[in-house]
Amino acid sequence: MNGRLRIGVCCYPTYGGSGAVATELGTALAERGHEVHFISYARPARLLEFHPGVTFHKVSVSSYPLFRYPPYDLALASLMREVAEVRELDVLHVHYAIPHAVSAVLARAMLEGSRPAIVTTLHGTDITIVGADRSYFHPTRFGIERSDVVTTVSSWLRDETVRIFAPGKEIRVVPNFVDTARFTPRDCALTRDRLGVGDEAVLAHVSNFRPVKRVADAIRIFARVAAERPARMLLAGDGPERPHAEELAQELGMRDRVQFLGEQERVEMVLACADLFVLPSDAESFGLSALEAMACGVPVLGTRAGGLPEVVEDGVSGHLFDVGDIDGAASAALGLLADADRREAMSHAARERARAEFGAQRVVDTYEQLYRAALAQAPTTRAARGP
Ligand code: GMT
Repeated sequence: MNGRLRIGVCCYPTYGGSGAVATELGTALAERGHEVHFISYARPARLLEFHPGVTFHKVSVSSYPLFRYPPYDLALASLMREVAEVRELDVLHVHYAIPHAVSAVLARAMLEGSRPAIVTTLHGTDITIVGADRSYFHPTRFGIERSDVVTTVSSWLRDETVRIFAPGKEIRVVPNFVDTARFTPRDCALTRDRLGVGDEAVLAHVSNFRPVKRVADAIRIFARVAAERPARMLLAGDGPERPHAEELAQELGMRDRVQFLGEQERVEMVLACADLFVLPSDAESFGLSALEAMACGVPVLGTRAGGLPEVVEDGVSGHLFDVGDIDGAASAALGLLADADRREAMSHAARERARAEFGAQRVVDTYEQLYRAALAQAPTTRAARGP
C-alpha cells in the first residue's frame, strides 16, 4: 500500500496549536498527492488557501427542544462515518482526544468494518487537564485504547499519558513541526512602523490566553524590563484571561507600551518584529508558538516545564526559568537585550534548531509511515456499506 492515501483529519478549528499542526500536516499531505478531508465544526483557522487535494466537511449539530446539550460528539461521529464511507477513507487522524478519538471509534463501529485506521495525536491539555478530569477520564482512555496508533507531541506528554492512563499500548512520540518558509526571519521595518514601534526592544507573546499560559507573568516580566530600558510588548491571541491581562497592564502603568493585537492570521509578521518571545506557562506539552518564534529567529524566554525544554535549549536557543520566577526571567531578558552579539548568536541558533530538528519533511514522513503501518496491521475489509 504505497500509493495515494485517503485521509480524514479531525481537529479543533481554532487558532490553538493542535488545530495549527493538524492543518499544516493535512495540507502537507495533500501537497504530497494524498486526498485529505478535514472534518470539524468550522473551517480550520490555518486553512487559508485553496488546495486541490483538500476538502472541508462541516459538522452541523441539529437541535431539538429536549436537548439541553446538543450532542456534538454524535453529529461528528455521524459525519466521520459518512465521509469514511463515501470517500473510502484509509485513515482517520484525530487531533486532541476529547471528543475526537471517541467519535472516530464510534464512526468506525457504525461502519462495522476495520477501516479507516484510527490515528490519535494527543496534544497536551486533552491528557493533563481534560483527560484527568473525572468526567472525561474513561472516555479518554477508551479513545486511546481503541485507536490503532497513538502519538504524543513530546516525550514529556508520553510519560504523562502513561502515568495517568497506563495504556496497554505503545505511545509514539512525534514532535510538532514548523513551516520554516512561512516562519522565517524577515525585514519588519514596515510592520514596526505601522505598529508605532521605534527602536525599542520588542517582547512578544502568542497564546489562547487560558490560565495555563500565565499571561499575567508575561506582563509582569515585561514591566520589569520596561522599567530598565525602552521596550514594547506585542500580544497576539485571545481568550478568557485577556481582560485581566489588559487590566494588569493598566495597573502597572504599561497600557501604552503593551499592545493587545487579538487573533492574527499572519502571526509570523508579529513574531518577526520581536527581539524575544515570552512563554511563562505552567506547563506546555510542546509549545508550538515557541517553535514558530524560534523559526523566525526569535530566542524564547520560557518555563522549565512540561515539554518546553525539549524544544528550547536553555542558554542556546533561549532561556528557561522556573514557573513564576518573574525576577529571574526579567533579568535574563535584560541581560540578553543588553548584549547584541549574544542575542544574535541565540537568534541564529534558534532558527537553526527549528530548521534542523523540527522541519516539516521528517515529521510528515513519520506520520505517513505510521498510517501505512496502521493499515498493514488492520485486515483489509473495507467499511460495510449502510442500507
Ligand atoms: O493550550 C491548549 O489547551 C491548546 C492545545 C491545543 O489544542 O492547541 O495546545 C496544546 O497543543 C499544542 C500543539 O501540540 C502544544 O504546542 C501546546 O503546548 C499544548 N498546550 C498545552 O500543553 C498547554
